[in-house]
Amino acid sequence: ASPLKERLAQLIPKRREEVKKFRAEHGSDVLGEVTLNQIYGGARGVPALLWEGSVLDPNEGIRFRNLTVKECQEKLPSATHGKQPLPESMFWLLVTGEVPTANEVQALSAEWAARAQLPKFVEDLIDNCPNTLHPMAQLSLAITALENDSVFSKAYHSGVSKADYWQFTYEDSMDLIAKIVPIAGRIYRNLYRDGVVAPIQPDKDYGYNLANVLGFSNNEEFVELLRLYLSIHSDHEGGNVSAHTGHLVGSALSSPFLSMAASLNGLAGPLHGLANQEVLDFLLKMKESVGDDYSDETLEKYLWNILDNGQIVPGYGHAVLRKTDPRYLAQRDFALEHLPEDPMFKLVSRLYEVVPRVLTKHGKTKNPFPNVDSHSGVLLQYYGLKEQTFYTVLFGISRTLGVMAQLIWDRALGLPIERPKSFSTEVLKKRIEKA
Ligand code: NMX
Ligand code: MLT
Repeated sequence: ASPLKERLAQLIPKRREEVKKFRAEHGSDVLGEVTLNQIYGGARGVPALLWEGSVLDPNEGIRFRNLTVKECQEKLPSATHGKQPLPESMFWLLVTGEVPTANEVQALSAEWAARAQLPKFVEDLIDNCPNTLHPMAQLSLAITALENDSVFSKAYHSGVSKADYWQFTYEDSMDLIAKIVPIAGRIYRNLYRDGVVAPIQPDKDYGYNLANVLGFSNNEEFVELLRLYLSIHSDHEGGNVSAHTGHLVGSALSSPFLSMAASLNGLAGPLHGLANQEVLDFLLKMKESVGDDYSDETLEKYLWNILDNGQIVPGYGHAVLRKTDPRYLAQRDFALEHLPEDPMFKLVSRLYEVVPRVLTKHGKTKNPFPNVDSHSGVLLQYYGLKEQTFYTVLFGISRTLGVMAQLIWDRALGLPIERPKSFSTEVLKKRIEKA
C-alpha cells in the first residue's frame, strides 16, 4: 500500500464536497475582466486556471501550498545528515497540502525506487538516439514511449468510472516520477560519459539516486544541491508554459506520460526552462571576454552590446515576478555557504548588482531582476556537471513533481476539457465597435 495514496483517498471526498459547495454558492461571481492587450499579450494576468499546488505573488515569489521557499527549507523533512528539503517531502506537500512525517517521506523514497525499472525498448530507444539530438528531445521521446505501460490509458479504454480516474493517474504519475531518473541518467551517460548507468539504490532517496545515475553520488554536497534544486523547481503555479501545457493536454484525458511529454516540450523553449542552459552559455562567453575584470564599466559595456544587438539577457526578467526570485536567493545562499570563492559564482554575484541597473535603464523589461535560471548552472558546473545542454533535463525532472501533483487533482475534481474562446482581429474589432 502507498501511504500517499491512502492519504489522498481520505482527502479527495472532502475536497470534492468543498469545491462543489464553493461553486454552488459563488459559481457566477466575477473575478476580473479581459482587455484587448491581454488577448494579444499572452493572456498575462488573466485569471483563468485552477492550480492547487502553488500560488505566485509578484513581489514575494512562490508559495508551495502556502509555504515560502524558506519555510519549505525549514519545515520539510530533509535527509538524515542534510538540511535541504527532500523532493519527496515537496511532492507530498504539493499533493496533500500537508508537511509529511519522516516515515511518510521514507515510504515515498522506497516506492519511487521500486518503480524505477525501465522497459527494455525505452532503453533501446534512448540508446538509438543520435548524440546530436538535444537531451530535452530525448527525454520527451522516452517519456512519450512510457505510454506503452500506461495504466490510466488501459483503465480508460476498459471503461472504468470517472470517479476512479485519479487512482490510475496516480499510478502513472508515480511510475513517471520514478522512471524519469534512470531515463535522465541514461541520456546523460550516453551523451557525455561511458554509457554505463548505475542501478537505482532501493534504500536511498530520490536526490541521491539522481546523483548516482548521473555519476556524482560520491559528493554529498552535490546530492544536497540536487535535493534543493528538485524541490524548488517543482512548481510555479499553473500559468507557466510547462505547467499550463501539462494541464491542457491532460484535460483531453491524455495519460500522465503524454501530458508530461508535452509539458517538457514547452519547458525546452529558451524563454522558459532552456534559459538555464542559455545562462551558462552566456556566462562562459562573458567570462572569456572579460577575464578577471568584473568592473562595472566592463560588465555594463558587455551587457549593452547584447541589448543593442536586440538580444535578451538570459536569466533576467519574468512574466509575473517583479522582484528577485526567491528560488534564485535560495541558490545564492547555497553558493555563499559552499562556493563563495568560485570565480563563476563571483561573476553571477556581480551581475546581480549590475544587470538590474542596466535593464532598468534599457527600459523595456517589466522586471529587471534575476529568475531561477540565472543561478542554477553555476552551481552545477562547480560540482563538475558542466554539460549545460543537460541542465533543462534537471528542471524537467523537478517540474514533473508539480505537473503530476496537479494532474492527480484535475482527475480527482473531474475537471473538464480545457477550451477557452478565441477571436480573429476582425471579430475583435467588431465587438469593440459595438461595445
Ligand atoms: N533581456 C532583455 N530584454 C528583456 C528581458 C531580458 N532579460 N526580459 C524582457 N525583455 C524585453 C522583452 O523581450 C520585451 O521586449 P519587446 O517589447 O521588444 O517584445 C519587453 O522587455 C517586455 O517584456 P516583459 O513584459 O518584461 O516580459 P515577458 O513577460 O514578455 O517575458 C520572459 C518574460 C521571462 C520571457 C522575459 O523576461 C525574458 O525573455 N527573459 C530572459 C529569458 C529567461 O530568463 N527566461 C526564463 C524565465 C524563467 N523560467 O524558467 O521560465
Ligand atoms: C517557472 O518556474 O515556470 C518560471 O519561473 C516561468 C513562469 O513562472 O512563468
